[in-house]
Amino acid sequence: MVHKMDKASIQQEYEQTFGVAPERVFFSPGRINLIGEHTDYNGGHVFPSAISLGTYGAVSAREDTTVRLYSANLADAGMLTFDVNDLEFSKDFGWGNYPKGMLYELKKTGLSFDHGFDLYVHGNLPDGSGLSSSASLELLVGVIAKKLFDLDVSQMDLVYAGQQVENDYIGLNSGIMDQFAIGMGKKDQAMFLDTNTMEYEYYPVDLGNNVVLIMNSNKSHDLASSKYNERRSQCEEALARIQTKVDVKSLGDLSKEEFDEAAYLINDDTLIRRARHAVFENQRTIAAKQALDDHDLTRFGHLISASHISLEYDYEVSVPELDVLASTAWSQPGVLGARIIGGGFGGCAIAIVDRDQVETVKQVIGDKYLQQFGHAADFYVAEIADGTHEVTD
Ligand code: GAF
Repeated sequence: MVHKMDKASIQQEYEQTFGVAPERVFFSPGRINLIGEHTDYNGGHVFPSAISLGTYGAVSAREDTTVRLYSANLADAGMLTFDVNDLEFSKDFGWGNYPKGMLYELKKTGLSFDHGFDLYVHGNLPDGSGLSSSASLELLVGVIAKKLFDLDVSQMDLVYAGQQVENDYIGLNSGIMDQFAIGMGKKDQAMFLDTNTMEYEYYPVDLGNNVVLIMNSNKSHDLASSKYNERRSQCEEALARIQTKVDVKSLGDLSKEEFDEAAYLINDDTLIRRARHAVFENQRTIAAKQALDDHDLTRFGHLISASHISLEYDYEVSVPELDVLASTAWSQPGVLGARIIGGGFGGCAIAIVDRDQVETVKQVIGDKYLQQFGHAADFYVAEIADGTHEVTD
């Protein structure tokens, strides 16, 4: 179940926690990705959108240099406190490292903070669902800092700072997709981004009578687990082997044919499969955008499902729960395609479903899932929303 939230409820929760009303309220979305998975650190394309589920933050400036943080989602952690002049990572600080890390990364670019703040955070992104609650929090704090301290930074600066938090502060070598989608999202638009050049275009999500159904396996993923970083270094190793004889900057630069001709240079079964996913998924993402340009939703759906197969067999980031969600969806009338989204190892899949058949599809997949795994999956129809912003009305 998704918890319904709005500005008034978060203001009230802040007041109950800190004893006074907050000065300002912000919202930062989560993200989905139509297609283009594990391509963003391989110089490939991604096709994500921000969604209406996300993280609210209510905040007030303080006169001293203390920062107090409270998360309704992680209430067990209690109130976390630090000083804006002491921003070093500390393992025991748990979720507080994301806000602290954001200030740390902004400070590294020469910005300074002359006072602290009280921040109350409450999100309705399901826990561990792979809809990117960490990037949502990073951008939330980035936009809050920009407004609170009147920082001369663009939204893209905050996107890059968020990625730095993951890579350098937390230690997850993620690409730019999540922070980009969350920071730059626009209502009803997907973003077709080339991570090689960082050129992008907004693209209206017009799927005719179809919706994007998010299917949450409720199997928590742990992206920070070494698996994600391992996939990234496997791709880097495969690329380095190709580069011994082929002049290429990233796997995203290769066509399927060029990859076929170069694969012998990799000379290792696992590394070939990892790199093949990166190359083919990038080409699939370009083809999927073309299919939408051509109003060929059937082809678009096939490419979505092909992405799952590649993530399951070549990239090996799926789990049985996600395979059952996707494959049950494939067998249903009214489903154009379905696949894992995000890093994998748990979390969510999406299905492109005829609006009139959503309830039946949910029922069939939900029953099968419950029967097979003994716990329920959750379903939400995605609403494509704006990126991180202050809630003013
Ligand atoms: C995670 C990462 F944070 C993204 O950068 C991206 O690599 C994604 O997994 C897989 O496409 O969400």
